[in-house]
Amino acid sequence: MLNDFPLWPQQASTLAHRVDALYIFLLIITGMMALLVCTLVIYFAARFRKRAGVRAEQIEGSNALEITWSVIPFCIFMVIFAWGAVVYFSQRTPPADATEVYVVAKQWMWKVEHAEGQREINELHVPVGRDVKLIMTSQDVIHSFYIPAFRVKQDVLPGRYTVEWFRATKPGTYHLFCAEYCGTQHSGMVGNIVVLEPAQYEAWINAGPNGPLSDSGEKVFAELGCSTCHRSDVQGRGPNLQGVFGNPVELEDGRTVTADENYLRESILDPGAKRVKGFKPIMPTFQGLLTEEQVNELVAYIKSISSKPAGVKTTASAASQTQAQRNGSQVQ
Ligand code: HEC
Ligand SMILES: [Cu+2]
Repeated sequence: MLNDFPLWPQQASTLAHRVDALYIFLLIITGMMALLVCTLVIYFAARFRKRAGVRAEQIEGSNALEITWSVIPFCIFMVIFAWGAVVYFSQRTPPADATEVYVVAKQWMWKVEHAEGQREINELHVPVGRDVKLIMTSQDVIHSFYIPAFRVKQDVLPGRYTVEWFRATKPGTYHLFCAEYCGTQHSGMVGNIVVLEPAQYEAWINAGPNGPLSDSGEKVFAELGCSTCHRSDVQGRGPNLQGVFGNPVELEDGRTVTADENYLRESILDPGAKRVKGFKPIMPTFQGLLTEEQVNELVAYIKSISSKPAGVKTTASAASQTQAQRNGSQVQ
């Protein structure tokens, strides 16, 4: 029904109808309130108009009335809050086994790198019915990755990763917009999201000339000499990076952080920011020496050597064991 309503974008993701339902609820509540206020204004204007011999009477407060008009809106707002929070958290939390796609924004285009190796510009091919996680960064100013038909929008910032996810429900081509004013040709920073049937998608994703992103990352890792310090056979001058991703890392300053994509990124571009416990501050910064694409490749590579068998969740003890091994073998 909504799809025939021209003011509404298509609903093409699992999130779309949930966002719309909340939005329609807000429209109905605010519409009813507006109607109530208008009706009362007109009714009171007529009912209490100035008439000969009738004088207005001053009323001083009414507890019943004030409690009613406080409690009812409070309950309505709590419903909006709880409902909104549920939708928000599912929109913000990518499922663990989602297909990963790296997005680099720049004035004024979207560059896309699939984990499988396919690359594209201002287009994003995704399979229908599968969760897709976008790991996004900007090479210059703030942009925003907006797919109206999926009801997802996320700012894309320079210097860090932000994440967006969706599961497309209908094959087709949908608009992609930049939704954050980013300079003269901002309005031209548009593209297509192409949702394919699984078989078509498999054919498309395997047709590219490039190997997996993690393979490109492995090459960069060797070329830049990362592998001279980060070794996997013996413990080098830097920590063994196998098993680092997704696990807690103990830092020199006593904190423990989880090694997510942003942690890896920061470790490469600003090694001093979070120094791993037990290691000397000898890692040079690679800020300015790498393109955003190369950083993505390195991150994809480090993730690939950390990945656990699908479905196996790291328990806290297994994680700290990995950590202990990584630290323990460092003792010199
Ligand atoms: C001169 C030796 C050296 C080189 C070269 C080097 N690193 Fe490091 N790296 C270290 C040391 C030492 C640490 C631990 C101390 C710290 O966090 O700064 C580290 C930490 C890291 C961490 C955090 C690891 C963890 O266990 O939490 C990552 C990720 C990393 N390096 C990636 C890289 C990448 C990618 C390159 C190449 C672009 C690279 N390093 C080049 C020495 C090096
Ligand atoms: Cu933009």
